[in-house]
This record gives sequence, C-alpha cells and structure tokens, in this order.
Amino acid sequence: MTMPKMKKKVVDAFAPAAHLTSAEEATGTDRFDDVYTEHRIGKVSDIVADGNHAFVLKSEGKGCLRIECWNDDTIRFRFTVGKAGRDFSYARAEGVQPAGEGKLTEGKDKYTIETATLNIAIGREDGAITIYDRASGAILHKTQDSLYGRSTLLEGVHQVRLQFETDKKEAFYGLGDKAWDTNLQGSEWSNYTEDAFAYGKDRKLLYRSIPFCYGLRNGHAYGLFLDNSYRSHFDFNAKKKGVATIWADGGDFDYYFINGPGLTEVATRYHQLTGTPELPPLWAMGFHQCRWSYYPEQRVRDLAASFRSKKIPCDAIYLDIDYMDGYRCFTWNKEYFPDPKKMIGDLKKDGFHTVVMIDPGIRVDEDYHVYADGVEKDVFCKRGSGEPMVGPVWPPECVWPDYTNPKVRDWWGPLYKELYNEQGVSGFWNDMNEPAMFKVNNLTFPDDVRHDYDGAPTNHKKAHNIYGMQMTRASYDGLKALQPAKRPFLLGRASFSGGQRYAALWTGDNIASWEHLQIANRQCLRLAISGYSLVGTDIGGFVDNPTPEMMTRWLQLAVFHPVMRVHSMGNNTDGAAEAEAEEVKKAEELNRQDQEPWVHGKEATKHNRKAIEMRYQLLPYLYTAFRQHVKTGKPVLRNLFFYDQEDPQCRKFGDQFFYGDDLLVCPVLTEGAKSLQVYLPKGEWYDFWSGEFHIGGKRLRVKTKADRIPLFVRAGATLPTVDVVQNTAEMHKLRDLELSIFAAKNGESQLYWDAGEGYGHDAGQYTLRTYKMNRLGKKLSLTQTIEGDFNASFKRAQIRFVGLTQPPTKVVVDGRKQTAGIFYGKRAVVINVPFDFKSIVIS
Ligand code: NBV
Repeated sequence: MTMPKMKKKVVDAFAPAAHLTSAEEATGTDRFDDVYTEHRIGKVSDIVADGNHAFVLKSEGKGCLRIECWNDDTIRFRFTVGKAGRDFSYARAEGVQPAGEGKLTEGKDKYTIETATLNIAIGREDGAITIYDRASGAILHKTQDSLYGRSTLLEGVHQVRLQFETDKKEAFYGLGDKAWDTNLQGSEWSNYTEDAFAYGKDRKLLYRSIPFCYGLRNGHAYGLFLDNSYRSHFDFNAKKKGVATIWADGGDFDYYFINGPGLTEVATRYHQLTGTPELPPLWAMGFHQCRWSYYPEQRVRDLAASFRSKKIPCDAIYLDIDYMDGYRCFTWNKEYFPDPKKMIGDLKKDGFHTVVMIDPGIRVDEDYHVYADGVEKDVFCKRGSGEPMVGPVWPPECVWPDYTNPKVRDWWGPLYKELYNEQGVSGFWNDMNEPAMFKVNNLTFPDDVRHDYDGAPTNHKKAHNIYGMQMTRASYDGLKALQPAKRPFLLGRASFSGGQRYAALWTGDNIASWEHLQIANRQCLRLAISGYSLVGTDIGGFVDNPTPEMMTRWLQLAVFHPVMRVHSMGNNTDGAAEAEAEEVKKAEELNRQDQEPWVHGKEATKHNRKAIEMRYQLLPYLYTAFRQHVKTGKPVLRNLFFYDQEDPQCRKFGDQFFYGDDLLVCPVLTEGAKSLQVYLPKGEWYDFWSGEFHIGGKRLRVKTKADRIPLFVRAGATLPTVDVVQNTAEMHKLRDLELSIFAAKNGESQLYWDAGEGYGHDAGQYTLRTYKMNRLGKKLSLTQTIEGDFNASFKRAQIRFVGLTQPPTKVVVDGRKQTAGIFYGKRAVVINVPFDFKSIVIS
C-alpha cells in the first residue's frame, strides 16, 4: 500500500507576527493591536546617477535604494523606508568616502552598474540585486526579491531585511564574537551587546556586536557588512533552506557588499571602511598579569617582586575595581593604596606598567566630584520621561554618561587626567560598557533611555550596540589629548564594528575548562577576522580554576594572541556583597586559587616561564605583524583557510592559525594529549622546534610535549627574534637581533621596529627591513633593504641558517669574504654580521 503523500506546510518564518494587521486589512473603523505596512522597492522606473559613484532608484514601492561604489569591489546598498535621512555612521572611519566609479546601462529586464570587477544588476520588476564577478560571470550575491522593510503604527520601522540565495555548501565566517564553530552555516545569531558572565559555546549574545560576515562560495569570498546599530540578526540558511537572511530591528538596511575573491582581500577592504587601530605601545604586547583584584599596595609590590625574582617576564599589572574608593571611578581607596603615585613610579622603575579599570556606571553621590559635575553639566542618560536613568552595578545606584553625545565625550576624557598625567597610570580597562546593569534579567537599560547619537537624538534600541564603543572612543580621545606624545592603551569589553580604532579587546568572563580553551582561540580568530586584531582572552579562565596542564596550554596558545593577559575572578567578596550579585557569589566559592604563572608547582612554572619567554623572544616578529595589520588591515590572526581557501582541509583544521605571514600555530587544546594531528597546507614548512623540513598539503601526527605546542615556519621566511628579557623596556637595550633564515628557493619577510612608544615613526623614526632570499643549488643569498631612520639599539645580527643541506664553505658578507664569526651547529649555521648588512651569500 502506498501512503498518501503529506503536503508539508510551509511556514514563512519571516512573516509578520500574528498580532499585527496589515494596513490593507485595517481599512474600517475596527481597532487592532498594531497595524503594519510593508515597504519594498517595487517596479523600477529609472535609475539616476548622482555623481559618478552613486545611483538612486526611482521606483513604485515605499522603499528607496541608493547604490554607491566605494571602490571597484566595495558596493554600498542603502535601503530606506521612505526618504533617506542623515547619512551617519559610527562604524566608518573618519574621512572615508565613496571613491569608486560605476557605469550604468539599461537593459530590457534590468539595469546594470559596472565596475572594473563587478556587474551589479538591478531587476526592473522588483529592484532585486544580482552581483556578478565580471571575470568569471559567476553570481556572487543574489537577493531573493527586493530588500524589505516593515513599519507599524506604534513602533515605526521595526524590521529591515535582506534575503539572499545560498546553499549548504557555502561557508559563513566572521560575525565578530560568537563562541560557536568557525563555520556558521546552518545557524542563526543576533547582535546585541550583552554582559555574558560565564557564557557557553552556544550563547547567542556576547559582549560585542559586529554585523559583518564572510561568505565563501565556490572558492570565491565576499563580505557583507550591515552598518546598522539596532539589534541585528543573521540567519545562515537555518530557518529557510536555500536562503540566508539578515535583518535589523529598525533603521536603514544599509549594507556593503565587499568583494574578494580572497578572504584576505575582503578583510582588508572591510578595514578600509572601518579603520585599523594605531600601533599599540610595545609594552601592550608584552605579558600582562591581572586578577580581580590585587590589593592592597603591598600585595601589588609583592606580585611585581615575584615576577622579577622568579624570572618570569612581565610588563603590566592590572588593578580591578577594588582599587577605587567605593567603586567611584577616578578615585583611589586610600586605605589600600595610600600613595598611588609612588607605587606606580616604583613599579615603572622595575619595568611594570599599571593598568586600572574604569567603568561607565558612576556612583550617585553628591559628594563625589564626577557625579556632581556630571549632574551640573547634564551628561547622564535620561529615561524617555526625562528622569535620570538610575540603576545598580557595583554601587547600588549608578548613572551613566551618554557617550553618544560629543560634549559628553569631551567631558569624559579629561577625567583621566589625575590618573594618567599625574599618577602615572599607563593604560585603562573599560569594563561593563554593554552597558551592563545588575539585578534585572534584561542585563541592561530599558529601550526608552534617550541618547544624543551625535546630534540625532534617539532611544536605547538604536544606541545600545554602540554605547560601549563610544565609551572607548571618549576614553581613547581623552587619553590622546592628555598626553599627545603617548600611544594610548585601552582594553575594552563591549564594542561595535569600527571600535577597533579605539581599544584592544578581551573576550570577557570565560571559564577555566578545556572547552573554553578551544573557544578562546576560536573567539580570538573570529574577532581578528572581524576587525579586531588586538585581542586576547582571560588566560586560565575567569570563572573557576584551571588545572596546571590547562593553564600551561592556555599560556602556550596565548603567546600567539596579540593581548597576552592572565585574569581570574579571584576570591573577591566585597564586590559581591554590595552588589548582591548571586551569580558572582556562587562563582566566588569556586575561586579560591591564585592564577599567577607560578602557582601550579615547579614543573608547570618551568613550562609557563618558557611560554612567556617565548612571547618576548618573538616580539620583533609579532610587532612587525601588527604593524602590517595597522597599515594594510590584514588580520594578525588568520584561520588556515585564509591561506588557502580552495583547500577543504584548511577548513577542517579550525583550531590552527597563522600569526602574521610566517608562523603557523597548532595549539594543544585537549587534556593529556600525547600527539596532535596537524595539517600543513600546500607549500614548504619547517618545524620551528626541530628545524625539520616538510612539504605541505598533508596531515601530520606530531608528538606533543609538555613545554611547547607544535609550531611551523613558512620556508623562505626570515624570522626576527631576540634574547629573553624581563620586560619590553629592556628590549631597547639589546645589541643583538637574531634572524633565522628558513631556507627556500626564494622568500621575503620584514622586520619593523621603532621606539615602541610615541609617534616618532610618523616622522621617519622607524626601521623597516625587507629580507629577500634566493637559493640556487648550493648558493643561498640574503639581501636586506632598509627604510626609515630609527637608530635601533641592535648593532649586530646573528644570522641562523636553517635547512641547509650541507655546511657552507664560503661566506661573503657585503661583498667581502668572512671567515670569523661563523658557527656550525647541528641544525643551523650561525653567522654574526652587522645589523645593517646589505647582503650575505653562502655557498
Ligand atoms: O570588575 C570585576 C569584573 C572583571 O574582573 C571582569 O574582567 C569583567 O569582565 N567585572 C567583569 C565585573 C564582574 C561581574 C561578574
């Protein structure tokens, strides 16, 4: 018997909610919960050019579309419900303007805008968009009918949406801050910055909102960036098969299609739009030690002394909220820290920078100068009713500056003066700026809170996602104005696209678990390819205690995360008592153990020290990679598939990554691992530790050791390293730089070096060295070209040749035969030459 075929009911997951009635239906005198109107582009009657980079659609529908060619590969589509309002963006870097050109042609069914690389077709019938790669004719982006908007009588615009065709084989990456698997295909996410204490892998909302994703389709990569600060949602083929949907809870559907074809090209174009950070001070890339909280002063001094006596390098110590007087930002608890200036000065003499926390929640207290002055200057956020927005964070009653108001940002910056200019604090840590609020399930402000939004007042729905970013902007600009000759260092928690211009990020309140170690890496990678290269995690986990092995593995991984900071929840009770945060109290019971690199016994300390030392040895390389990011927008951390997006194996090994162009990192993320399967992509590689040569395009099982993680170097690379120092200030006294040459037929690498602080580099005070290698038979030559005038402390380069098949019999440096200063080791030949050498030829 054949069963009758059941018809599957098709539910449109994106249909208007049942309680809404359409404007067409609501024609009589009946009343409804709310009445909605749909906005589409409709029949297109004309497209009018506005200059040579922009085009405006004339159409029948209630939705308007403007298309702008920012360059040949970056196309902006701004869909508005009704006429377009002010063109304003917090995400775009200052001064970036559309500079591309498009040629418009009219066809029977469609209009076409042509750039050098893309054809953008706009359907006459409904304004649907199809983007073709001109070279191959392949479809890169095809909207499913028109862009769409929905408004209701009571809410105004409450949804703007794009649906585009996709299939199961397409991979989706990015989206900033999800702890989920690398490829987001088949999943759905929202963006609304949230205080995500002890988050899990599947937590939908985390601390940052970055509405930017990559698609990788038939080997061709593209990016989609939704420049909209409302809560946004990305459905990657989850609710509706064959379709990906991106929508936001208000505003314009203002999105950029960013063409590849390479993933790296997409990343760099995204950075052209949203900017890159400045080069951080070198100390910011050293090792940092944090805990909630180090106090009183003697404890901080003892901590610093322990680092030095145990010979574990360290550059910064952080003070969490307890350094403040009753959680009043910009004050000190004088009982714990009677003379902060003296303490900070002494720490500095010993090579430690002090970083302190500043929260946005300002204690309501008329005797507190920040509150009193803020009230007088009217800087705090207000409810829709006009009453101040008051709520609990650490103090039971707080108010929050409206950082979306330029006047408030100008008021905020100088508050750092005493800490920064007078007491010598080096850097700041902006926490709780989602903005986070205690006691309510909502975890944040209600929607009616008002914000200036830089002169276009609005409610919290629109301003929530950019609140934290604007706090870091106010802090960053303030620090810059207070000490223009210093590079600010700011560590922030909440942010939005473009926030990378102001602050480094840490991933928030993670957990000491093996799963979280993997998540930590994934989050850093995802953040890095989403615009935030200056990232790190709470090493060892914030909540709970790591096992010795976990702590070591975490440190070994974090050598390759641009921010390397240990942080833990510690056993702070005061904060929990006053704030009555139940979750904090619970977690606090689990957190009795310290998390400094020496607390897990002799053996673990040895491994931890080795990892931290390695960070310092590699700093010239890491700093160079970061400088490349600043200049080009190439992410510092890149998944393997950024190296080869055609190779499916590269997509499988999601935990491996590149730090810069030359190092391939294979972290150990599981307990008791005896070996690790790694994948070496096509190309030639050297094992960093053994010098062993490998042809890539293969899997390799590597035996793991307790004191290291597998690490490979690209053949052809010249890797700059230095001797171990105890802090970065010492690095500028070193006379020797080590250059390891990983022999190949040819190759090129760079070293960037400068004072590590200040802006001398803008006036040529830097040295950028390009090393080029060539091998022909037994003859291997290395040339160095030098740009910039920085007088580095390095006087000598120790050249280590790795991978020579036989020891050289002749060494010629700058045209002269060299006989002295050559050492034949087991794995490498070392030749000492002047730092400014021009060429070395060995044969
Ligand atoms: O200031 C205390 C903590 C801080 O240590 C942590 O790094 C932040 O992410 N802060 C959150 C508030 C604690 C909430 C549980």
